[in-house]
Amino acid sequence: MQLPVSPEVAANAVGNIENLVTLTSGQYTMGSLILMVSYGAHFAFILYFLMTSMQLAPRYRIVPIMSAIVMASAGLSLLREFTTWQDAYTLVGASYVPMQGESIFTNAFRYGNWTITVPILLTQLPIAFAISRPDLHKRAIRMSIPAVLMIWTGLYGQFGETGDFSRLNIWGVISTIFFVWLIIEVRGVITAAIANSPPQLVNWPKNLWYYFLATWGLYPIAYALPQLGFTGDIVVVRQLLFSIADISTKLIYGIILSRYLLRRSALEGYVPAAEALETSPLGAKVASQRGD
Ligand code: RET
Repeated sequence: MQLPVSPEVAANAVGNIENLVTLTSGQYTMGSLILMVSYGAHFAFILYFLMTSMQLAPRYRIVPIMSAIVMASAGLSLLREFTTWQDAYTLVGASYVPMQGESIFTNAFRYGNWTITVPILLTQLPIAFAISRPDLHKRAIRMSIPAVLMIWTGLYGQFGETGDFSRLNIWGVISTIFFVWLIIEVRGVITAAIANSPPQLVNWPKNLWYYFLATWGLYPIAYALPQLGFTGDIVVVRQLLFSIADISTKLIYGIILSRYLLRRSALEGYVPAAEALETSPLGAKVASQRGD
């Protein structure tokens, strides 16, 4: 068949390697399953975060509420990834062939969605660690600027993955420079958090730092993966990596912050939080004597 445009232009037009690779039915089903589990988990946890906010001291309730917003936003984006995945392939014989027609699969929606979710996730940190207000605003902005630059340079670069690897790598490096800047800003918040956490809870910000590095670090791996080959396994493994990263950096991260804040609320004298944590028979008796 004669292409109306050069192969390079055609390769760029399909955007992501998902549109270049024929999948076995097992790989296609795995892709659907990974995306379905991801959006299902995000939507379900809206409820968890809204309910859990009620156990916290009022000044901390905004933190799980922000997690609920992130869950809704990411859930919608991942639902869209799922439906696009379903539309992008057609069954030919026993294989799922990308149609490269009007409905092509794209990971670019993810990057668009991060523009919203990442600044929210970062702003949760100084609020949860009770950094006082003018400093909190300053730190939120100082983290969000490199974060958005990291995402947009990565968004531009990822279109190179279908063949233009120098575009993928050059913009990948530029994006990584912003990531390093972001990591430095996050470290500043963690250091402040260690300094003002109650002594019993000081391990939480310390451990969260390593958790942050390990989970946010999965995204550049997913970005670089297409260079290992255009195969069905790479396509599926990449979606799996994105999903593990999504569930870790948004959902589990939100649970960690909420559990930290439950303890902190209790230590700061908020009785419903203390009761929620209390497991001893005496504690239960005291709680019931209070009549609630
Ligand atoms: C990109 C491009 C390649 C280089 C680097 C990247 C980093 C991406 C990160 C994304 C984090 C996203 C989160 C989303 C939650 O909703 C852009 C892939 C370093 C760290 C936490």
